Amino acid sequence: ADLEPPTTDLITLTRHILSRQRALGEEASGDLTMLLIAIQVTSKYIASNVRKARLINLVGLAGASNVQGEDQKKLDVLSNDIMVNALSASGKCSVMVSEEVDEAIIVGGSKGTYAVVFDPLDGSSNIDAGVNVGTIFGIYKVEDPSKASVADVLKPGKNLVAAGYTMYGSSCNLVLSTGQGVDGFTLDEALGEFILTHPDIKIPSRGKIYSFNEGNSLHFYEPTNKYLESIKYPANGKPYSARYIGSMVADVHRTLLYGGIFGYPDDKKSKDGKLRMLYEAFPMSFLTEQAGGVATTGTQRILDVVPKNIHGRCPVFLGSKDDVEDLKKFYDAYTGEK
Ligand code: P6P
Repeated sequence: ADLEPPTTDLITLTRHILSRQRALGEEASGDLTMLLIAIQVTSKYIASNVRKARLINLVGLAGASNVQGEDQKKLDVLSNDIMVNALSASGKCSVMVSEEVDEAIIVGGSKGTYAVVFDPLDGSSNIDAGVNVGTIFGIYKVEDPSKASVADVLKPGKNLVAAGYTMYGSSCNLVLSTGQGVDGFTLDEALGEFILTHPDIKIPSRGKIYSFNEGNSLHFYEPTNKYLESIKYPANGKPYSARYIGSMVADVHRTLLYGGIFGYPDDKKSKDGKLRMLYEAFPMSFLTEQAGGVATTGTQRILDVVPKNIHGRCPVFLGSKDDVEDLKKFYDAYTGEK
C-alpha cells in the first residue's frame, strides 16, 4: 500500500568515506580512505566468523593465553590475525597495537602513514553466552613511516584522526568518526555493504541509565559510590535505570544512542581501572566527544591522558554531558585516598 519504496540512493560506508575525503579537497591522499576500507572488510569477515562460531565450533578455548593472561577464545585469535593481515596488506599502516599481542607490530618497509590500535574482539568473555561483542579501533597519523616506532602510538587520545567500533549482535553495526561527527552503519548481508542508518549520531545531553559493574562497589572510592547513591536515591524520587552488559562495545553503543553514563572506575583493587587506554578508552572517548558527550577519568579528560605503555589502563566515565558532569562534581569534591 503506502509502504515507502526502497531507496534508490543507498549510502554505503565506502561512498560515505569517499565523500568525506572529497570534502577535504586535494590535501586528502586517499590513504585514510583505503585504510578504512580495509578495516571495513575485516569487520565483515569477523562478523561472518562470529555468526558461524556456534556452528563451526570455534567456540571454546584455543589453548593459548594472551598478554592479559586471559584464556584466548579461538575467535580472539582468528579476529586478531584477520586484522593484522588486512592492515599489513593495505600498505597504509606502519604501526599496529593489538590487545592480543604483547609488543607493538612495526610493519617492515611500510610507507604507511597511519598507526592502528585495536581490540579485535572486545568483550570476548561473553562469546559463549551469545552476548554482543565487538572490534574497537583507533587511528593515529605516523609522521615519518621510515622511523615508525611505538612512539607513534604513545600519544594522547586527542591525537587520534579516526576511531570506531563494529558491534557483532542481532545486526552488525559499524560506528565511525573521522573527526567530523559520528555516523552509524548497518551491514546488509545480502549486499555485503554497510549502509548508513544512523547519520550524525548525537548523544542526549542527559539520560536515565547508568552502566557500572556494581559488583565492584566494595572496592569503589567514595566519589563513585556517592555519585551512584545520588542517582539511585535522587531527591526527585526518580531513580536511574541500571543496564550493564559487560561488553564495552554494547554498553557504549547503547549510551551513544540512548544517553546516560557508562563507567569503569578506578578502585582500591584496580588503581587504574580495567579498560585499556589505546584500544578501549581512547577510541570510545573520541566517539563520545564527537557525538557531543563527555569522557573523563574522574579527574581529567581521557583524551588528554598520555599512555606510558601500549597496554596501559585508565579509569573511564563517559556518556551524556550532564550526567558525566554530575559525576565529576563528586570527584572534584573528593580529597581522600586514591
Ligand atoms: P567486568 C570485556 O572483558 C571488557 O574488556 C569490556 O568489554 C567490558 O566493559 C569490561 O571488560 C567488563 O569488565 O569486570 O565488568 O566483567
